[in-house]
Amino acid sequence: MAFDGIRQAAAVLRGARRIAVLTGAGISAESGVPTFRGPDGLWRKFRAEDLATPEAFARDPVLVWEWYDWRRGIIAKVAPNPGHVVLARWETRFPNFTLITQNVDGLHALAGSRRLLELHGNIWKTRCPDEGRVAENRDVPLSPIPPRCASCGGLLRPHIVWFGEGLDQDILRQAFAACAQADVVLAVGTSALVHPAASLPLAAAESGATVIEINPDPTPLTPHADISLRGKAGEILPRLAAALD
Ligand code: BV8
Repeated sequence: MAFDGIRQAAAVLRGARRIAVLTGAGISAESGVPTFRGPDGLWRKFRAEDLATPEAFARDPVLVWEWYDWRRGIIAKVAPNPGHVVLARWETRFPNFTLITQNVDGLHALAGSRRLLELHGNIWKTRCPDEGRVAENRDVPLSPIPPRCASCGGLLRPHIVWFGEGLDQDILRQAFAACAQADVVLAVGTSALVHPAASLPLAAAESGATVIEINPDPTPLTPHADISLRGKAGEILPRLAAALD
């Protein structure tokens, strides 16, 4: 990673007042959480798009819950990495800082981030589809599978946004507002393929924000980024933080 990219990004961040960050599965990769489109993104013979849908859950709730139980088992054993820690620290370092994540692993909160918008929900939460009640469930392994609602006995679902489902409109509105007002947007560890999340950095660029991408690989966002830092989030973010101080 050319040092001048880090210096350039640090100069932009130093002068920024309002910062929005969008993270994807890549920021949790160095913690050991499989990404969706990486080599370990597969589970048995399924793809995320096959299982993270209301249709898959209606067809086979046990299979879908087994997939989430497998992921919860992995996530329960991992810790936030230096990339998560830097973003948690920046929440107080900058006057106006919003962290928006597509991840459901809860690692940003574990690293100390509080001003956090979880666009796609959280793997440690269940929701009763009939009552709408959301509850935390940290049982590893889950038992029984599928879990049932204590009050109505109905089948609980993960409190997660599946493909084909709308996002929480209030959370999405806050995310677009943060990006529209931002001086700088960082896109960290996202393949920029999943919408509407992938539109957030583009909306920021349209409002005049400087876009910085941190990713080992190019993505559809790269042509719209002012600065592309090619590398791992757990390595680049600490170097960027050091260049700021
Ligand atoms: C919706 C929860 C409509 C599940 C997830 C255009 C507009 C709107 C919608 C669509 C559209 N085109 C298609 C759609 C439909 C769909 C979609 O976007 N499909 C994609 C596949 C084309 N979108 C939806 O269905 C959304 N809903 O629009 O509904 C609607 C509206 C109103 C009312 C009713 C309906 C819902 C999308 C949410 C889906 N749920 N997550 C779960 O987790 O179980 S998304 C899921 O995939 C993940 O949460 C994650 O967000 C996403 C994967 O993206 P990434 O996070 O970017 O991860 P990925 O593995 O792809 O990439 C990792 C990146 O990290 C790579 O670039 C890699 O290079 C990099 N990396 C690797 N290591 C590192 C690293 N970077 C840094 N450091 C490293 N060490």
